[in-house]
Amino acid sequence: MSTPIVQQLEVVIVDLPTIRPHKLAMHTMKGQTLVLLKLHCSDGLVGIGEATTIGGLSYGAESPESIKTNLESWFAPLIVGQDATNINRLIMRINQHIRGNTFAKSAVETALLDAQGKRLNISVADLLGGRVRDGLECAWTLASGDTGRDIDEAEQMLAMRRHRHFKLKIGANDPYVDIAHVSAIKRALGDRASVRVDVNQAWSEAVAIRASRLLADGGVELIEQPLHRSDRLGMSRLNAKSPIPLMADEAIESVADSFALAQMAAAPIFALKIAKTGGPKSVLKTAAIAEAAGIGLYGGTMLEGTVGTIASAHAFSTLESLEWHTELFGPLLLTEDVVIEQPQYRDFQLMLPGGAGLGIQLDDDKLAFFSRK
Ligand code: MUC
Ligand code: MG
Repeated sequence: MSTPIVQQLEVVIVDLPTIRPHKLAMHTMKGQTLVLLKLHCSDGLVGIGEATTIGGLSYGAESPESIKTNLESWFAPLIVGQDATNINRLIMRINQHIRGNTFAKSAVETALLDAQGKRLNISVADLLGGRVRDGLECAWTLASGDTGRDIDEAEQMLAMRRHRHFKLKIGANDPYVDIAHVSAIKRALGDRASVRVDVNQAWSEAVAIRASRLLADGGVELIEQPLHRSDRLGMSRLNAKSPIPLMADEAIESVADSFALAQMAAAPIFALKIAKTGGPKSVLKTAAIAEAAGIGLYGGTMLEGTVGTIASAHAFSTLESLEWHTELFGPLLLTEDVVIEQPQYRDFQLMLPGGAGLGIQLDDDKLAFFSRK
């Protein structure tokens, strides 16, 4: 039997509605745009992957449109015609010729793993060494921009037993207005829920020093990326002063970034994201650095749809310790998705699907309907 080769990369941009606007420091999302990849192989298998970002170019250096162009113009010529079963060799080849572009790399790595899993009739988690948990506890982000609405939303999530960890998006307003908003939410929820904040790089070090004390007094559990991604020394100084732990998110755009942050004691928690480090296999390198340095792990999201969310879940399910749980709720922010079976959330967890590869099937009619023409 001849070796299966990669035959074609089919890339589709999908625009989907969200349940409500989602307000971050740098952008308010009024919908979400997914980039989906179908990687066709000569043995008839089609691996699927996703590369999704937030707010065009306002969050990261890749936009949905640049991801599609780069996959078609630069990734495809490198991998079409190559052995689809040797994922390490394909990743090496891509990394030798393409700098950065970790979102696009993540879609390709995911699709290769999905195809290979289907080929061997094992899951992506199995390809990564095997899952140590079947469900991942999953936080929800409160980001409607309104305190009362956020409290109601949190109450609903608790009543449904869907989420009991809440991340609050702050940084767009005056810091003291934001802190009052966060404290009011924590007061309303009390010990029934944990509250964390994500500043998305919006604060200066001086503001963050004082804010960290006020947030600690308000019962907040951790502060995600308060300073600019490049300010590693500032994070390290703040980390030494803050009564509550910091989490690095945007500061990690590569495995090398995570090593530098670990060396500088910049944050005791890392947000892992497959899109930031090039895929479900590559993200485990960042996890290994964190584990070696005694840094806690959190399974982050770029608010992907089901494909990227489940790809992340496969990777995170293999980690020995996921102390800060995950935020793999992206599909729940969408009113529509392009898969046949929706992911299952129950008892505060996202459940890993069974089946080979990712365990997901695209709904081709919905994909055609929602794809950008
Ligand atoms: C981020 O910065 O963590 C994750 C959850 C959410 O609401 O926004 C994202 C991005
Ligand atoms: Mg973040």
